Amino acid sequence: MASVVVVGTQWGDEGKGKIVDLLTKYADCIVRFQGGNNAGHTLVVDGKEFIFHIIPSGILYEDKICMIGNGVIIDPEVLLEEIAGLDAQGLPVTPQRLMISENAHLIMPYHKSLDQAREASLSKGRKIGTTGRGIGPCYMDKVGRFGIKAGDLLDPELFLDKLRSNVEEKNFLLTKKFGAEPVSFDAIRAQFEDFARQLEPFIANVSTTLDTARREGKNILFEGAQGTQLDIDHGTYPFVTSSNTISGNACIGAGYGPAHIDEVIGILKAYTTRVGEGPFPTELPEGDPVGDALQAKGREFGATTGRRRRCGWLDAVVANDAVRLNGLTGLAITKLDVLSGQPVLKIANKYLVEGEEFHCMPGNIRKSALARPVYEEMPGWTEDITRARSLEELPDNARDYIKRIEDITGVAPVIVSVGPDRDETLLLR
Ligand code: 2SA
Ligand code: GDP
Ligand code: MG
Repeated sequence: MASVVVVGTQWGDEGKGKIVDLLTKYADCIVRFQGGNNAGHTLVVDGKEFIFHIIPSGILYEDKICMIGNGVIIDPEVLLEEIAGLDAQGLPVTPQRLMISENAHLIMPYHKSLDQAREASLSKGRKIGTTGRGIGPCYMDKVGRFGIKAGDLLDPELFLDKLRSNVEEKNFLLTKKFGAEPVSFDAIRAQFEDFARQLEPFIANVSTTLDTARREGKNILFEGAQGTQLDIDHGTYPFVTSSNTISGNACIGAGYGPAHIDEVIGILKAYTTRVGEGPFPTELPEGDPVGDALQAKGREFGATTGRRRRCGWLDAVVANDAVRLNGLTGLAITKLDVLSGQPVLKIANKYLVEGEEFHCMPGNIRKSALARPVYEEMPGWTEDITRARSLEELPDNARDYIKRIEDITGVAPVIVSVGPDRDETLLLR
């Protein structure tokens, strides 16, 4: 297995949590490298559902080490809640099982207030549809060089100095620009003294630990969050998240050298979903019987916010963008079972924008919003496929659909998922 990166190829929610949990069996260390608790990664084990927002999806295996890399942003309250939730289920999260990079930035209460206040202030058409978890404002502070890092929790003088200047600046913005409530320096100080006490044992140098693990021949699994089209540089900007979601960031966001990455697995949902605002060329509007069926059967609701996910046909333009941007070496095709019962399946091969052909997502947001997909059609299947465990057990048309994806992308499927449970999986390699 060596060093493997798992990324979402679409707009997130492809089933990364399930696939990472599966691959964890072969890994020693599981590392999150970007995003924060905007992520919602769902795992189902023996019918029991777990949703992780910040802890890597490998945490259910007791003998593995989970790491939160420097590229992640951490809301300490959410992280501690997640640790307590696992504890309550008899899965104690000890510092031997979870490490937090000292260089990961902290999501502070004012980041959440600013995220929500800014979204509320935007007019329709300009709203991003953020999760409201403080992601954009936290990364803004990181890049602006006034962020507070997890390691700062261990240095009260430095922490309070940074907190004081940030609260002053953010309260100006919150009250004067957005007419929102200010935050209280004293309340944050008290709250974060408690967080520091609880998190101190987990804070470490993730990069050096990973380097040692690699030299010892350990297998390392990097767990991406969100998806390729939500990447801050390569996605449908500005309708994106505030981090690089593509595989290259696994190295930056964990402190790991690119030459040590062996494989990049892209998770591709057998159809497409998007939650939040922004262009979505193959979207089937609410009320469309196929779109509504995918939404209901796929239970397409945000795993963090509960929002209804927009649904549409598989988009090979998006898939091929992901192949190129991530350097995919394998595909995990998920939620194939959700397509059962659709008489005809459509795959978008290119877009037309005002008469011009596009084979990748247009960089211009006005053009990507106008993109009209050009479809090829394939016959569907009616059988329930959730019990299939090998390609031979799938109906011919389902096998042809998988083969078509391989032909279009030029990347071999290594896993096909036919249900949310760990067992509902075809391992092709
Ligand atoms: P943010 O909060 O600043 O990162 O929002 C910016 C855009 O990124 C989208 N985004 C997501 N898209 C899919 N899944 C995500 N995680 C949750 C899930 C989402 C949820 O697993 O379902 O519960 O709503 C995620 N996180 C961020 C977001 O919708 C904005 O379009
Ligand atoms: P992630 O953010 O990529 O980890 O994906 P989410 O957890 O947000 O959303 C994926 C949803 O699909 C979860 O509810 C999973 O339990 C579910 N899921 C994953 N794989 C499959 C599958 O093959 N079939 C079905 N029906 N559900 C799946
Ligand atoms: Mg999700």
